[in-house]
Amino acid sequence: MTRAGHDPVHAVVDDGLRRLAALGGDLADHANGLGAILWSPPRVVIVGRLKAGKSTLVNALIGAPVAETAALEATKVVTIYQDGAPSRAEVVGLDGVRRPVAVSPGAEMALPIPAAEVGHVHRWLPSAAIRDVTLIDTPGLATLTAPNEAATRRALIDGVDQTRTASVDADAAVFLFDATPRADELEFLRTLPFTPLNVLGVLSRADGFGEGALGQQDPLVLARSHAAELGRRLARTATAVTPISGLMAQTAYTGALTERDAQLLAGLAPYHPLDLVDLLDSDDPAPLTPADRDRLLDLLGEYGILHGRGVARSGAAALGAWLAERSGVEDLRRLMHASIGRVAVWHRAGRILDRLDRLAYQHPARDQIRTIAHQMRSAPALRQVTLLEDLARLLQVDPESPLVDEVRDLLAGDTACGRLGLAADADPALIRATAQQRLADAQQRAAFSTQSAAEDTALVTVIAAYQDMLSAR
Ligand SMILES: Nc1nc2c(ncn2[C@@H]2O[C@H](COP(=O)(O)OP(=O)(O)O)[C@@H](O)[C@H]2O)c(=O)[nH]1
Ligand SMILES: [Mg+2]
Repeated sequence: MTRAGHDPVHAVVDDGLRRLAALGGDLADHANGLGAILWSPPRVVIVGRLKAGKSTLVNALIGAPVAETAALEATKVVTIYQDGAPSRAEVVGLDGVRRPVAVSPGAEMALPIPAAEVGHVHRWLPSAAIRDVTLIDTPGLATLTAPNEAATRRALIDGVDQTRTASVDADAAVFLFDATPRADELEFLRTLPFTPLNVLGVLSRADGFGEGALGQQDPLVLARSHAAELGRRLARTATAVTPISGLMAQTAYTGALTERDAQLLAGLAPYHPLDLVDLLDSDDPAPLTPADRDRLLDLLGEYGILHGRGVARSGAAALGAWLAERSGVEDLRRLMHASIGRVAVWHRAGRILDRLDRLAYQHPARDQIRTIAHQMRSAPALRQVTLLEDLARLLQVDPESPLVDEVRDLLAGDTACGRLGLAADADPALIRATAQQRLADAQQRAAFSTQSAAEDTALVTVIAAYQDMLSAR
């Protein structure tokens, strides 16, 4: 994810906000507020059922054990993790009031108000891993825990007036599930203001997939092929599905492993797998003490113990590197930055334009504000931003429209070839002819067909997108 000033989307929005500020009065403050959104990293929210492994994954991505996986109160609230110093936290109430709370390493954070009255917790900590993307942990979705679900919904769905203070303004989502997502989870995702392009699916707890550590097939290998299959099946929900063992990643990246752990594990190398599993289950797990056994299970899980014994002979660093490599977290990081990351930047720009529209609605300088917003939207650099808004609207009201695929293709490609669905080395004449043909089709549909309002709006942007291509060459 880039925060670079040279990014054309940022440049256009920044320029518009400068013109807004130049109108003077309270508009300078509004411009500053919107500029703060523009220049802060995109926000990626982690959603999924209770116990899906969300907080474990957040710890792994941050590289520090900050997200609670055990303390009950803290697992009930939405928490924003943002790079910043000093390390601190504020509890933001549903009433919008921010209350600083003490954070100390290892200690459970005490909430100053009941969890049900918390909008979210905002946690800053210095971490390069979250410099370019802010992570949001959620309590999860589960019919068993209605208050958790309510908290998650409240924070993610930018409602009106009173509930807006509770919104965390997410730009993309990582959706965690094990095995297969359930209908209610997919339904929830559809209520978020996202498109499949800003949702990444994660098959979690991959180390226990299928028959688990002792199964005939390696669960991580099985999980990889299952994730690929799910990626195809969930194409209308997520941009891709990638498998991960959050537990292995957390242990690898939070510096939890000691040389002693590696030695204890290496000592288990001679055991037959079945005997080893019996030993892990037993009241007297000699040569391990019960406490050491519990520690190894907490750090590594059954899979890590069974398959990490050999590499543990080379020490804790080697074991950590093996865990990191097997966990799948690097693939996830890559997808988060490259794939949903670029869409998150567009989503963020769209949110700023949306706020500008709302501001124009209430402000005496409405005409000038509208002009600025219109000029921003018309800039070719912001075409993807408008296309993304069009796609979101189509998916909400008209998901079967043929424009869904067309808009999605236009968003997916980085070049004209990609956007037109042509091979990367397509002949320039073919590119031009294809763009011309699509433009003519779109113009004809706009002029003659009867269609929904969402389609009408999308067609205007689609036509402009083809015109951009034709005038760029
Ligand atoms: N074996 C295994 N256990 C995991 C994995 N991820 C999380 N867990 C365990 O599952 C439990 C719930 O994890 P947590 O991250 O708190 O889930 P959340 O409710 O979605 O935040 C914890 O005991 C974790 O140690 C994983 O990848 N593999
Ligand atoms: Mg959690």
